[in-house]
Amino acid sequence: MAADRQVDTLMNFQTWMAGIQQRTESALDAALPAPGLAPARLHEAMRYAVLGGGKRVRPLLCHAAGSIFGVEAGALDAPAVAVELIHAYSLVHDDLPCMDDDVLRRGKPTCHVEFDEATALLVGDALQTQAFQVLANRIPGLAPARQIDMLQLLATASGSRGMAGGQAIDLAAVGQQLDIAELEYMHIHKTGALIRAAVLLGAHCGEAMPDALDRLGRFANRIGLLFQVVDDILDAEASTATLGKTAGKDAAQNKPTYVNILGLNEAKSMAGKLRQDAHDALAPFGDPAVRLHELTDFIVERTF
Ligand code: GRG
Repeated sequence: MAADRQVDTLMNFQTWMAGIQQRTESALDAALPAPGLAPARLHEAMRYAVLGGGKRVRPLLCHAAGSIFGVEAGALDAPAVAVELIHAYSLVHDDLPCMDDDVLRRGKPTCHVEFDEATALLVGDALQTQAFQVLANRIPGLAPARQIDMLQLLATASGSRGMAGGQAIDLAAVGQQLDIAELEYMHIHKTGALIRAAVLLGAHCGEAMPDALDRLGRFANRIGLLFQVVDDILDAEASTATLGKTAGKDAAQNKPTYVNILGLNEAKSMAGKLRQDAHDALAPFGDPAVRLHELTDFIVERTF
């Protein structure tokens, strides 16, 4: 393994994760308009929706993927922030009364409850454009053409052929019988597309060859689904207090989930299979992929 490609495996996963979460929090803080800047209420609501909560799984994936190619953490902050801003916007809009109509997110009142619906709508809009602004800023050491590829990647993952499209399929599926293939198609778009973008954005910051990108794409597809299967299991098994969001919501809203289609046991064995497939996809990378292996396990073992 080349010295510049070495991942600091001496640092344990918890310490690495806490470090990335901390630097992501600071980078998000810096990327958001300062508190008090006009229009102050909108900016306050944007900061409320983004800062001080969340596992930061997508930034962690972005940093972990970049670390395979020896990319310095400083060069990964911008894509990590961009993808987290898109995620935060999706949560704010998803919680609105016209969508999931939820009152609790990350252990506190949802944005439209704390502020108001119109403000929450604007928060989502503004976070989305802020994400692209952050990613369009010059990233030292990265060719502008590479940055344009990254902007296109994030746009496709977020839009009607990615996350927003998945949300449309989700809304249309309420009260419908879906089979596993249809459920998978929905989640590959709704949850998986942004998770895949997080991984590939990190890899784009390094010298990833097309075959490495393909392999990471396959890995990301597996963990995107894994993330959702585990989310469905947690929704069925965990309490609202632990999750920091309303538990049992899917069943209450008559939404198709892995748990209600497969049953709890079968959903758990599906999670086990996806976890193994994800590890297998990473195998050719060897030691430098250690953080992605650890994140795969974290996604399964998380309690919220
Ligand atoms: C409104 C365009 C639009 C899209 C919304 C992703 C999404 C689409 C909605 C979120 C609803 C949801 C509960 C999806 C299931 C998986 C998921 C994305 C959970 C939340 O992500 P975490 O667990 O959240 O990473 P934290 O709070 O840790 O960041």
